[in-house]
Amino acid sequence: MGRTLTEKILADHLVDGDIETGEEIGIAVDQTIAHDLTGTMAWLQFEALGLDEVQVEVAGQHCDHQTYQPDFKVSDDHRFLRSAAGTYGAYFARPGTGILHQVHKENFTAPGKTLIGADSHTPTAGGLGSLGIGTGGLDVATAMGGAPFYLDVPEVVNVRLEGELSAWATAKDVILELLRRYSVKFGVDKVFEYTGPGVESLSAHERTVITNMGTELGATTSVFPSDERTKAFFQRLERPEDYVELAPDPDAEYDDEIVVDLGEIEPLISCPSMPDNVVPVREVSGIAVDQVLVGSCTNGAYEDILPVAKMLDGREVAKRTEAVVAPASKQASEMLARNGFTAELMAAGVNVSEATCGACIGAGHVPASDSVSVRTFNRNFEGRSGMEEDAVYLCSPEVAAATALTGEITDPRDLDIDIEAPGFEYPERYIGASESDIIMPDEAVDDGLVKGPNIDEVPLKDPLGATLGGPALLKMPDNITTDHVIPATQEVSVYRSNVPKLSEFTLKRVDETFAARAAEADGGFLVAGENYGQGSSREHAALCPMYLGVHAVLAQSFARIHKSNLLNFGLLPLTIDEATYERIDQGDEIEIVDDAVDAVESGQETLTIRVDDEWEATVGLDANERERDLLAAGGKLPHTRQQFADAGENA
Ligand code: MIC
Ligand code: SF4
Repeated sequence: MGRTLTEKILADHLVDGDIETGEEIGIAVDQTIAHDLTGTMAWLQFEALGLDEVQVEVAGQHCDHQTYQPDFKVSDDHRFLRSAAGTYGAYFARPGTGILHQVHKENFTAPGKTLIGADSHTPTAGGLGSLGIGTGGLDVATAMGGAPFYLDVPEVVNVRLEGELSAWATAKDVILELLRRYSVKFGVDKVFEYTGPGVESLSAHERTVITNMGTELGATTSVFPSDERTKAFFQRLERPEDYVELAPDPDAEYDDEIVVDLGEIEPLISCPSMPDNVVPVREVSGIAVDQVLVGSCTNGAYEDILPVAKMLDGREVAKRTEAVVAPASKQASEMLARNGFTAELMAAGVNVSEATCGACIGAGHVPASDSVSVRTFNRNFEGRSGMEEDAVYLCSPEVAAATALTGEITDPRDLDIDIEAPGFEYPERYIGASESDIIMPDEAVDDGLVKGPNIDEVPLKDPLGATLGGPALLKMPDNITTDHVIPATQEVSVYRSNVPKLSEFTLKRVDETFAARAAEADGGFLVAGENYGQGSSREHAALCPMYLGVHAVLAQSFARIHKSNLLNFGLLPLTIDEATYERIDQGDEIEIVDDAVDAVESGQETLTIRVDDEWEATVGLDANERERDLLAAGGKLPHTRQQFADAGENA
């Protein structure tokens, strides 16, 4: 039986287990990336584990989310990250170099390599045939130290592309079409592997737009074959040696198949406030727009901004609308500037920003109250923009540019100016700042770790207790995101390296009183509906509840990365059915009837909870032996430390 491309890459890296759908395997990690919101914890954990040198081929540390350095705490984090990268052997991309996925793609992504990133959009690399998987910082820390990365073998879905995109339809619309058809939880534990004749009609860049936003489907990752178009891209990147041809076997067997006729795709837009709330742009055209933002790791590349510049060339942004272009990398900024496009954007009334994530997480360009913001980004969860009752739409750069011109949501096909779909031309070669901005390990400038006063120790949890009880501290609906648990806005993110302080913000957006109540209760439970913890990879969304004494999350289902973060920090991810969810009220006293240690260690798949001393229900614990060991030890950090100590004693 032929193999899928996913199977081939997994098999090439297999160090533990067998490749059977649903079974856990360990894979060797070639490359890692982290950024300024996740990297500080990852390096503190690397230090706490007593590791002394990065073992992977390439480890990257970026500073992209908080480039405005609004507070000394952030500047301290950046300085610490530079010192950690230099001390342990990672490359360091200075603040302003760009968003990690774009910068890594320009400089290091390579077909056939495994990339583990402390960021949920790590699958971007899949557009170039690399297997990129997002995870929590602790998994990145151990991977940097040479440990395998563990995952359940995902189902592989064949996304068969046919035909070619028509004018004004873009790669962004392809992934929006998948989100329109399916949902933000459809892709959990699945890999989307793109095949079919339509693949070769998409450029390497367009492929990375699609794989980037496969994350919004909940997917483990997405991957394209590496072919002639990939080869040409690597030549332009001046890294031809990194190219290898990769494809699934012609008779590969997939778990599922989706067919997308590219020719039928039209400009689409995701409406507030969930990425899968997608409609044709024409269905919402005419809505007045206050803000248009072009950028992000999805659509901030040179190839994304070029069409915007061409569409705005010699024209003007509508007076009622603010337009901001934030390139995803300084290389993109430099190329736009050298080729004259920045001047055209500026002349049209665009505010050209530095390369940053910035507004994507509400760090800058927070929308005004009761306003509409149209963005080329990937997430529009309510409040993520920094404005609680926001109205954020997601679309392609072309739709954003048309909207900026008219001041209302506009399908570019309806513009009443004489304009053709601009498309983009690849530059002959990519030029730019990366070389001067990236500090390679042999260029390290610091002498050891440099920690500012806000950088605290990594908190450790005690081993699992036999009796677990406490109140249902908070009852939440479906699709709670990690942005609800720990927002990434500026006032919160300055404490990413200081868990005691950060935990004060835990679930504040859902209930202002949560953190204080949890701390006081000294133990308790979270209750949630489906897809709990979707969105970002931030492990702080598990670490802070742990710090506040939460024992377990009782949810109808979990998002993949968040579930593994809960396990990594020793919190039980327990599944409940709908009837139990309906029956539990916030404030109810919950007790786990079983001896929790016995239940976890003996492999029990169900446990019993007793609520208010009145009724009982069965809850599920879907965890393998390795994960149960982590839970029993109080999480991956104490567990791994113990393993190292034991290895030392036996040596
Ligand atoms: C995001 O887009 O939400 C982030 C900020 O990039 C996160 C990372 C984090 O919060 O640390 C992600 O996507 O993983
Ligand atoms: Fe940055 Fe937004 Fe991409 Fe996250 S989704 S890495 S915040 S640009």
